[in-house]
Amino acid sequence: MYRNSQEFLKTRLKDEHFNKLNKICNPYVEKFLAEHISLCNPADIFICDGSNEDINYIKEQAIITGEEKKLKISGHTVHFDGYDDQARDKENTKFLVPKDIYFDPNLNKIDREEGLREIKSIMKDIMQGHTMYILFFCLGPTNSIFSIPCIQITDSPYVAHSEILLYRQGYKEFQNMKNQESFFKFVHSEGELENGVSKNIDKRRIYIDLEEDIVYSANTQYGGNTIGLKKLAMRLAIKRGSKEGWLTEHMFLMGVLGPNNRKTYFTGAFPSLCGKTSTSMLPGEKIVGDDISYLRVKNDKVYAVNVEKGMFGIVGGIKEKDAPILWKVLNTPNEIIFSNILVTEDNLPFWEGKGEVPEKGFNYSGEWYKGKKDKQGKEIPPSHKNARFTLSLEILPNVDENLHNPDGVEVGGIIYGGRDSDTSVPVEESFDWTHGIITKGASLESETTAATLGKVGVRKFNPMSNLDFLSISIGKYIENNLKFGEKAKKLPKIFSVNYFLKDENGNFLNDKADKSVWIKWMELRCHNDVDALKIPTGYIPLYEDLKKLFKHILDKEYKEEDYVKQFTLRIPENLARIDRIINIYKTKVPDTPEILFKVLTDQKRRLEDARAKYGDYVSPFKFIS
Ligand code: SPV
Ligand code: MN
Repeated sequence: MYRNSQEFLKTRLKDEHFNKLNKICNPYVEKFLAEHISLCNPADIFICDGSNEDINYIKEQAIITGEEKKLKISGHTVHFDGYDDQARDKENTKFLVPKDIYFDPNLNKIDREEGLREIKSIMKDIMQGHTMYILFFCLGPTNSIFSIPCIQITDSPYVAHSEILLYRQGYKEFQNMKNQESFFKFVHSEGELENGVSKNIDKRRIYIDLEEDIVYSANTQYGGNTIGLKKLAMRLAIKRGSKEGWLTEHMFLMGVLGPNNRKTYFTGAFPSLCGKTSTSMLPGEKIVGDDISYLRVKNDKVYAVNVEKGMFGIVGGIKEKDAPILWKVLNTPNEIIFSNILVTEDNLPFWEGKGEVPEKGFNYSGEWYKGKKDKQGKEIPPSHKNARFTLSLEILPNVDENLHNPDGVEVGGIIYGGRDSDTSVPVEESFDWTHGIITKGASLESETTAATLGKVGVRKFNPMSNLDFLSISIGKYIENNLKFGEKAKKLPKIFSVNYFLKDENGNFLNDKADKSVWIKWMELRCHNDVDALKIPTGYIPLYEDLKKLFKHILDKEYKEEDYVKQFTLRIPENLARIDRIINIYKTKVPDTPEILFKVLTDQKRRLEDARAKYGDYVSPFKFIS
């Protein structure tokens, strides 16, 4: 037995690494590390102090261990996750909840004692023969009220390398912090490997301990399960923000340029695969972040930061025409980790939509050839639908100058988007904060795509696109959003967008490029530079304004008939949605704030009145009084 953590650490760490810890001099850090070194029992331990030397060592290890392989273009590497380890494992991601504590039945949980026992038995000696990497990061910009220091333990140099690209180094934050316990902790092990991938997938677990701010992740490699600071930290941060009065959102953050070089910042929440990254990367605008934002009220205004500093984006569908900036970046020498793409015979990455499909190559299923089938007889695509790229935003030509600003940026507008073929108009402004939070954020639904198993086109309820990451009850979360608005005098406007609206024959009503027009219209609305038309569900653009914007931005003639098709108010679909949403909150969310029912019922009444006057499908021109 060792009398204290320090003594134990001295026996396990080489002097060089022990000294790095000594410079932090925090007993809580030492205790956490000692406990988990003792539990996981690695062969070797490497502490990364954020220096170039340490970072380069980790990158080299990723290559030496084979977790990453070099591709043809300098700086590009590829990593493969196991065949059955290609996405977030929702089923085995659970909160550890003490007995007698109320926890939203919509969220996945396990009794805390039982869960800790299980995960500790799975992780006992799990790093035997592996090197444990210990890294210090900071969520949000450093030296900021937004920032949360974090420690990541992992035995995967790929995970460590990914985090180095995605997050700001935090060793100095830890040195300045001294004696505090307020940091988040992540313990990851890929477990036993077979052909370089996690073998014991049946023992894959992601357990979240909100009591101690620790997340455990075992027997998996896929980023969404293992990169602690990404979706795992989101759960801890939602809980902390709920206590402290700020928000953790599944939102991009971008600067939109207006007249006379004015810049207005927008956050946007969209479910996966619904155009979130492509919006944040719109040509001509500036990106701060593409996935997660923290929002706080300061000086009566709303400010946001990007929690991250890199991108773990979906690579499928990236083409020169639709995503010119990413296309160029992904095809030039840059530090990029590709995951689960196809490696061609020329040692280049191939992803869905890149061009002609190669005859053969290597992918997450091993040697791949056209027509290859899995055990169930299903054809294996060359590149997985969820294949990704990881890079640091600093390499992007359109990165915003405020990426690392410790004050964050003032938010002018908030956008909610989903995949909706038949209900919402392409862009709409809410009447006010409460109306926006309730009818746009809390009512968000998205249709499933061919990328997920099961029926295509099934609507999934996903409030603020944040359902997968909530660690507090849905009702409390909605209430926090509503209350947040009461704290600021100058509130962002709230908008919805729908890039997926179709006509009665199933054809999309908009081009991908049209997003640029919607965002510019929203920017103008934030400054009341254009008027809008009031309809029962919100404010929509006037035809004349859109006509000008289409011409100016896309050099396109925007026809009146297209405007009418896109902005026709579809009353039966809107009413049906309200009924679905009310029903979900009534039957599944016992702590729903009462105001939600009132706002939705008022909207229903407005729609019914409009239907009595104009019929089921109403041209926007009917609303010009
Ligand atoms: C998402 O699915 O929303 C992602 C990728 O951003 S993951 O890290 O898997 O969550
Ligand atoms: Mn995401």
